Amino acid sequence: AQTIYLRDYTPFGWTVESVHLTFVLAPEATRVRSRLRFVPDPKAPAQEFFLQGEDLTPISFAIDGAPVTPEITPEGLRAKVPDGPFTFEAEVEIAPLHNTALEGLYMSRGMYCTQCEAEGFRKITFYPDRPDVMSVFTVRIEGGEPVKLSNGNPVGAGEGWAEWHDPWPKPAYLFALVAGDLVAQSDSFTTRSGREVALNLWVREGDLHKCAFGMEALKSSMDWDERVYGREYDLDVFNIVAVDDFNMGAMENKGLNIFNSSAVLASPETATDANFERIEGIIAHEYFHNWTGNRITCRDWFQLCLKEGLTVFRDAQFTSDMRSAEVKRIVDVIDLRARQFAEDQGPLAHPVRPESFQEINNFYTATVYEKGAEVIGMLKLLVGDDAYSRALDLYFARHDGQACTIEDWLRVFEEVTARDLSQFKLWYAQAGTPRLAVAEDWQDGTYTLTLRQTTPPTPGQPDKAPLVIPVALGLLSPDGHEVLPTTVLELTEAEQSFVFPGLAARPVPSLLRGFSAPVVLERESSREERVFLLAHDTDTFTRWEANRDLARACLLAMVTDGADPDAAWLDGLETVLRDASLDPAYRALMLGVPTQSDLAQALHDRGVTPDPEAIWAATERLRDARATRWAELLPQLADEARVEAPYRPDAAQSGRRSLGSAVLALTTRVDGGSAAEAQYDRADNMTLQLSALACLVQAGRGAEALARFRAQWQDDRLVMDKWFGLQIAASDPTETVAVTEALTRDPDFDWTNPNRFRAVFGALAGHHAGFHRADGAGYDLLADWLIRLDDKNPQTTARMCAAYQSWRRYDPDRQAKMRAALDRIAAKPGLSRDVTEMVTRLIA
Ligand code: HT7
Ligand code: ZN
Repeated sequence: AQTIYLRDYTPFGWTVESVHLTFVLAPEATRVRSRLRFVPDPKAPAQEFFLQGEDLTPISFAIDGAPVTPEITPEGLRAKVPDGPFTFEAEVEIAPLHNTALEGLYMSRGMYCTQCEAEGFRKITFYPDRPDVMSVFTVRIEGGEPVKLSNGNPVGAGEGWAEWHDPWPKPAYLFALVAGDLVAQSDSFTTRSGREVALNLWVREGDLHKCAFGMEALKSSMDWDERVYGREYDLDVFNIVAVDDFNMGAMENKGLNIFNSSAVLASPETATDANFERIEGIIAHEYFHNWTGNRITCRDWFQLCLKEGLTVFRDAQFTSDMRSAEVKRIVDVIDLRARQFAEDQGPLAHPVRPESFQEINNFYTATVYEKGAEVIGMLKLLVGDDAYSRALDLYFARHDGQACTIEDWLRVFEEVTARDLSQFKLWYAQAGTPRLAVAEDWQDGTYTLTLRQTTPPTPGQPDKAPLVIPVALGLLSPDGHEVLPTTVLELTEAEQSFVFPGLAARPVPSLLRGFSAPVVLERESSREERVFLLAHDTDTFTRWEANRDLARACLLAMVTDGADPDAAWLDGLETVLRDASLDPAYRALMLGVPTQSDLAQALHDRGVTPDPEAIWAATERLRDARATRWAELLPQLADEARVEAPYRPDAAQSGRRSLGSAVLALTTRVDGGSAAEAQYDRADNMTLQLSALACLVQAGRGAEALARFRAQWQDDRLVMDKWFGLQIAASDPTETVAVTEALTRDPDFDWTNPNRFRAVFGALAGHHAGFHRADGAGYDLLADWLIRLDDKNPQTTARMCAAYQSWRRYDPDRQAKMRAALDRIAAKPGLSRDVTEMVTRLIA
């Protein structure tokens, strides 16, 4: 397969003045006619005329009305074209019914839909399928489906046809078409300049009762983007469509967002609090792309973080404003460490702006998205809120309608602040998670903090330069008062000291407040100091972090030395849990323990080979100990967590329920499941029903409840995904593989549906001890199914290969078994480009 390099970027050679498309829909033989007006680009060097096109049956071609016969290759077409402007026409045939890759135009349960990012448009017609070619699209759809949608505004409709015009130039990856038997939940939004926008959420008839929350989230997002970023919506209509078969969460097509049904449909009975929060965040994310991605897009796919990092950053700001900023930050850091740090520490590590790829779909990663957002957070911290907002205003004003680069992005900050950001730019180029070692000195009232940064080697990058790292610091006096409020230190050297004179007593540092940079802090602080911070830190993040460090240290000692749970830590934690002035959601987070995968990495970092069974056993032992120790506290917390009011998925209620779920999980360890059974029986919402079911399954009392659950939800695909996933996630590690295998034989295991496949195999891969069973059965089962799925859906298969990314941290036996599974995948005849690239990187 061909490797594409950032350094090889060249412009296309023509601009596309207009695009006219006509679709005559038929499941096995859709005709696509295109009329494209090309004008030579005076700024670009002369090029051979090449349009991408894949899996298209050519029917006819013409240039300026005269039939032509271009050279057709598996990648596209080559033609001799006039020197000046010309009109290129093509007619091709495609078969959406047989498109199981879910890229291009495909069918999902009888409904036509598209997914064009990143390079799916070339599966619809011949086109310069690259983000820097932006054009104005007019689309005519013909067919028997009652609802026919495309981008932009509707400009005409009649019996069996509809026409759409999108006045905003856009790259082909933002093209969308939907046709089907759909109904809409409709509403409207008036923008601050008075434009009335019709809002529609299109779904199958039976899903109409699951639309209200999504619609409210959309209106909140539109309002927030006006208030906070001054960004207004720019079309007469905004359509969202829910689709059952979808490779990712959602897609920001201009004026026609397409959503995985799991990312938009929710009712209290069928969706959990976590589902509601995710939906709110994804709706906001896709909506915010209208400015950060659509109006200003990427020059090439190497710049993906330009739109994704910024839009994740914006959606996190939105969620922080809508809910609790403190809780959102902690949840995001947990997620960053679980997914992005893991990526950075393994063979798939790559920079936020990668320099090469074979298949761009493999780079929609936690690094590009989440680390990309962290980089923006650091930039904002360094320049300040006011400069950030002025830089953003300049970015929108200067680059509206353009396809941009990270250089364009950084330049607006440089101009607004007169700051040289060349060192900061390394965050985009250098892969790996920096490590910060901390040394302290205390003499004559002066406290000196010395920070030393190193970034470990990553594939293709053996040596790293020092980065600009904003380190937010607070200092506490020994009696628990803050003697230095949060101050941002700028670490720019490999090693640098910061001096704080005039202190009455040696202070306790509260370091990396708010997780001010995506780094690993290496500081061997004492247990006493951590317990002190758990009790006194004024920063909610570092207070939570002290607890997490204590939990990790305790679990590591339990794994390696068979130690007992740390009583001093548990006493400190108990005080926090009893503090009713603290948000229940925050206390629920305090009850969390590091994941078993986290512990495996921590052991590996300390030169100890992780043993998944021992990690599992220690975690269980700690949970049992906490349950017994807090037997009298748990009912009190359960009372505090109870919600008497009618269900609302807001921060206040869902925070209480998350505390309630954590408490129920512990209670089940002492009451054998009685409280869970009672909760299951009276649950009137999915959050309570599902958390009770998980406890019952874990307690070995799940059979009856699982059968009742299935009977109740048999016809709801999204709820049945939960039924599949939960049984695996809550299984004993000795049974995980057998449970998974049995579920793959279930008549409802529709493995071609990405949500169902992920529900099952995502749960297997996420069950640390179950997946890493010593005999390798977990690795083999996943490999069998990845090999099978690759023929149908390479994109989802490739993403799930990441389950093996940490294979080198285990013992030689497990390594050999994972390597064998990867080799078996690699040897599959006709393996897709997507999976070939992933497996090659994994075993390199
Ligand atoms: N920009 C989108 C990324 C995307 C995608 C979405 C659905 C299916 C396939 C996809 N490939 C790339 C989603 C987003 O980040 O908003
Ligand atoms: Zn996005």
